[in-house]
Formats: sequence, structure tokens, C-alpha cells
Amino acid sequence: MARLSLNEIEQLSQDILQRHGFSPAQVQAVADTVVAGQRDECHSHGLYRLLGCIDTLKAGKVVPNAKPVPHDRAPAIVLVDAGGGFAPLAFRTGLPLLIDKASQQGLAALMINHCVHFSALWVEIEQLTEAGLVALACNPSHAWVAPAGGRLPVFGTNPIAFGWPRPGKAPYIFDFATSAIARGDIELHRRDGVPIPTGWGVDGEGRASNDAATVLDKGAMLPFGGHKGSALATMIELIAGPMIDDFTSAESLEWDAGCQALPYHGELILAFDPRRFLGDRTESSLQRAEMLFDSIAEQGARLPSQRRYQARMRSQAEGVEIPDALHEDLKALLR
Ligand code: NDP
Ligand code: PYC
Repeated sequence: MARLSLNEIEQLSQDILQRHGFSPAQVQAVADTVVAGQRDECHSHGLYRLLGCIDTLKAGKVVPNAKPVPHDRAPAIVLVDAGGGFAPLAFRTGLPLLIDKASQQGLAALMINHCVHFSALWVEIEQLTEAGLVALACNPSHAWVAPAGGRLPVFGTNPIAFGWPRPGKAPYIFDFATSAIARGDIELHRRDGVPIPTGWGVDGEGRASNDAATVLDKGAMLPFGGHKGSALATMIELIAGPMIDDFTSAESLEWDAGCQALPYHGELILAFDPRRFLGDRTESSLQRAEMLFDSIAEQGARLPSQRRYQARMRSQAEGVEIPDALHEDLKALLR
């Protein structure tokens, strides 16, 4: 393993993206996102993602100097056209207006169109909880996941993330794929030559498979929680696809045309301002919510994001560790 400081991984990420011709604003937004992922030990969405970002550029499937354009679509709707660039800069572009609209209307939506998506959603959710907002985000990806009871891929890995601000504490955030696991994690198993657990995917005949390459290249991933994951994945296809006039996961994969680039579609982000919902009851209601978190934690169950927050403190103190092979692959992108 190679140990690197947070400054070193930030510099490395920026150098790679600059070297490949991304605009300064794209470099900053993408680097910040992958560094945050690595810092919080979200290995499938940390520095590893840079390999996919550069492959996607080489396949001609991302616009390296895209300048997202915001539109004030409706009193409670912000639209940002990412212009074929990566999602993080589009999110950054729409964030101030989304916050403004949520605090005026109580509830507002940001629809991002035409973005290439590679990132973990909690990075965005944290920026909304920091503004005191409750938030929900979701997006399709490529059609890699079979529905419960089927064997042919229909859904993307369709992540959904939710955040709740906690006065004086780190926010409550969950963020997961509606597949049994993110595809990035299966890719990491393939890189490491490690079998995957039963339940993550099937081979081309729909039989359970523990081989990462079989599931990735010939079979299909599976939804989490059987029909429940399938239904959530369907909802995400709808509300972050046709409802925002953007691609479903099947359409994203078709657009990819075998390039194996990162998915290209839209994203839907909803923000709720508790102060607008609750007025002078805001503080007491947020305090009541704390009783729920306490009743989870007091019995030894952990809250989602707790592992991440601990990893963040560790990384800030000691830096991060990445496999030597990944470090070499990243350095090769500088040559
Ligand atoms: P996991 O199945 O590991 O689930 C992650 C979530 O569950 C985190 O919030 C995690 O918190 C929480 N969690 C995990 N274990 C526990 C536990 N024992 N008790 C309580 N909470 C727990 O992740 P996925 O593989 O489903 O997704 C990983 C990432 O991949 C996400 O960030 C997602 O946004 C990203 N992704 C992005 C896609 C895209 O299209 N851009 C597509 C699919 C996934 P903690 O982090 O603290 O462990
Ligand atoms: O890990 O499933 C995944 C994924 C898809 C797009 C970005 N991450």
C-alpha cells in the first residue's frame, strides 16, 4: 500500500485532470469529489474513479471544458445543463439557487441534465445539510442490474442518498446503490482477484455467480432487497429520467455504444427547508429527531456515515492508503 497525505492526493488528482485538458473549474470540482471519496475511505468512489474519468475522456464521452448553464426553470425548480461534462461542477453551479429557492419556497428541486456521472452522492448531500436543509438525491446509471425475478439488465445501479442536518453534530446521511452493491465495488474485486459474495450478481444464464468478471461482462448485477430494491430502482429511473427529460439507464447504455465509458444522464436533487415547514417549532422538532438517532445508537447499532466520519478524521491526521497498483496506474496517467 502507498501512504499519501490529503494534499498529495489533491495535487495528484488535479495534475492528472489538467494533464488531460480539463478546464480549471472541471479540474477543481472533480478533484474535490474524488479526494473527498478517498478521504472518507469510500474506495469505489475515491481516486479509483480518476481511471474511469480519463477512459471516458479518451472514448470521447465527456466534454472536458463543459461550462454548466443554470436556468431558473420555475419558482421551485432549478435546471442546470451540464453540457456533457461531469456532474460535480453542474451541482456546484446550481447549488446557490437551489438553496435560495428552498429557503424561500420550503421545498425546491435541482434537475441536472446531460451530465457524466461518476461520484458518490453524499458529497452533494453534505453541502445541503451544511446549509441546514434536508436533502434527497438520486440518478440512473447504465443498465447493468436485472429486476428481481428477472435476469436481463434493465436498471442502473441507481444510487439514492438522504441527508438530515443535526444541530451541533455531523449530519445523518445514508447513500447507497439500489443494486446489492455499487458496480465500482465489483470492479475493485476484479482488480484484486477476489470473489464477490453471493447475491451481488448472476451469470448470463441467471445463475448466482461469485466471479466479478462474469457478473460485469456476461451476466447482470442484482437489486438489493429483492422486489423492494427493484421498485426503488424503477422510481429512480422515472423521477431522474423521463421526469427531468433525460436518459434512463438503458438509454445511457445505448448512447455508450460499447465504449464502457461512465454513464451519461441526469440527476434529481430535492431540498427541504425545515425552517419553512416548522417556523418557531424548528428547534424543538429537530431536537425530537435527535431522540430517534439516540434510540438507534444507544443499542449499539451504528448510524450510516458514522464509518465515513471516523475515516475522515483518520485521513486528516494520517493521510490515506491506496493499493500500490492503483498508485502506479494513477502515476501512469501523468506520463
Ligand atoms: P453500501 O452498500 O456500502 O451502503 C452505503 C451506505 O450504507 C452508507 O451510507 C454507509 O455508511 C451505510 N452503511 C453501510 N453499512 C452500514 C451498517 N452496518 N450500519 C449502518 N449503515 C451502514 O454502498 P453502495 O455500494 O450501495 O454505494 C456506495 C457508493 O456508491 C455511494 O456513495 C453511492 O452514491 C455510490 N454510487 C454512485 C453511483 C452513481 O451513479 N454515481 C451508482 C451507484 C453507487 P458508511 O459510509 O458510514 O459506511
Ligand atoms: O459504482 O455503480 C457504480 C457507479 C456508477 C456510476 C458511478 N458509480
